[in-house]
Amino acid sequence: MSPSIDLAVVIPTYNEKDNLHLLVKSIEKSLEGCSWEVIFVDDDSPDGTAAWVRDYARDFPNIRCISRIGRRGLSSACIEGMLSTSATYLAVMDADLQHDEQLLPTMLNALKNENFDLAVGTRYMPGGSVGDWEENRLKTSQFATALSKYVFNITLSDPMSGFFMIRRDAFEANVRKLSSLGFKLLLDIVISSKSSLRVKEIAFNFKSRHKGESKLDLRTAWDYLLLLIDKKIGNILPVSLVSFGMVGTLGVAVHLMVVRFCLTALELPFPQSQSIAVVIAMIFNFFLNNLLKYRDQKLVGIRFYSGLLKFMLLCGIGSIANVGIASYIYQDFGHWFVSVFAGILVGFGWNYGATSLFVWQGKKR
Ligand SMILES: Nc1nc2c(ncn2[C@@H]2O[C@H](COP(=O)(O)OP(=O)(O)OP(=O)(O)O)[C@@H](O)[C@H]2O)c(=O)[nH]1
Ligand SMILES: [Mg+2]
Repeated sequence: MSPSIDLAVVIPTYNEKDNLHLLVKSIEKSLEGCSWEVIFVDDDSPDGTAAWVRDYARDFPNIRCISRIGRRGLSSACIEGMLSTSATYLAVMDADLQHDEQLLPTMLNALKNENFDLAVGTRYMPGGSVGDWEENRLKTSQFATALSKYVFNITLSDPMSGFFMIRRDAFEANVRKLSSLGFKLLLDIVISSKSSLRVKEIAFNFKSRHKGESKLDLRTAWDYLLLLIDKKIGNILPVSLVSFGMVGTLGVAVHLMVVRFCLTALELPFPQSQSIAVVIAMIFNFFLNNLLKYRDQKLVGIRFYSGLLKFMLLCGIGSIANVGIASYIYQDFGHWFVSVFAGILVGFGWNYGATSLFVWQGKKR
C-alpha cells in the first residue's frame, strides 16, 4: 500500500505552459523528504498547459491535472483541486513562479507542529515585499486590501494573497460557505470562517512573473467587488442579480442623461432624442459587457466593431420581439403591466442568449 499524502499543492493555471517545468522542479526540490502531490487545475488553456501536465504526469504520478472545460475562475478552480485530494494539508500557489515555493516546508511545519489552521504568505509584513510593482498596481492592491479589512474587520496583513496553506478539516468546515467568485480565495475563506482560524503569517517577496501573461484586468476588479457584496448581503440577494442590476442601472442612467441632453441642450423633439438614447445606451452596454469579459475573451480591433454591429442588430431584434410580444398580449388580455413585463422578459432573454452566443461566442463564464 502506498503511504498517504501529507500535502497537496493546488495550482490554478490558464496559459502557463512555459512556467511549469521550472515550477515543478522547484517544488520537488523544496519538498524533498515530504509526501506530496501537485494538482494543476486548468481551464482549457489554449496553449496546451493541460497536455503538458498529463505528459509529465506519465513519469511522475504525484503530479496530476484537473481539466475544466467551459469554465473559468481562479477561486473555483482551487476549490475543485482542494476537494479532489485526500491530503491532510492543502496549499494554493500561482503557476508563474511569483510565490516562494521554499516557504512550503515552513508553512507545513506551522500547521503540523505549531497548531495553526492556516499559514499565509504575506507581502505586507517586515521581510516581505511586492517586488517590482508599478506605483499604480501597488496603490490598487493597497486600496483593495484596506477595503476588505475595513468592511470585514480583518486583521490579516495580506488577505489578498494567493499563497497559503490550510488544514483540510478547517477547509472542509468552511467550504460550503464559500462564494468561490473571482481571484481571492483566501479572503473568501477568512471571511467565511468568521476569523475562527488560527493563522500564521509568513513574509515573502513577491517575484516578477516568470513567463506568460498576467490575467489581471478589470474583470478581476469586478469579481472582487462582487465577492465583497456576496459576502456582505449574499444571504439576502443573489449576487448575480445585484451585478445585473448594477450594469442595468448604469445603462438606464446613460439613457436618461442622453435623452435629457438631446431635449434640453440640443432641443430635439422627443422621438429623435429617444432614438439617439437607445443607440447610445446600446453602444454603452456593449462596451461595458466587453470590458467585463476575461482578457482573452474581449473583442479587440476589427472584431470589436463587427461585434458591436452584431450586438446592435441582435438587440434590435430583441426590441422588436419585446414590442411584438407585449402588443400581442395586450390585445388579448388588455393588462398593460403584464404585457410590458412579458415583453421585457422575452426581449431580455433574447438579448442575453443571442449576444453571448453570437457576439462573444462565450462558452466560458
Ligand atoms: N484555472 C484557472 N486559473 C487561472 C485563471 N485566471 C488566472 N489563473 C491562474 O491563477 C494564477 C494567478 O494569476 P495571475 O495572472 O498570475 O495573477 P497575479 O499573480 O495576481 O498577476 P501578475 O502579478 O500580473 O502575474 C496563475 O497561475 C494563473 O494561471 C482562471 O480563470 N482559471
Ligand atoms: Mg501572477
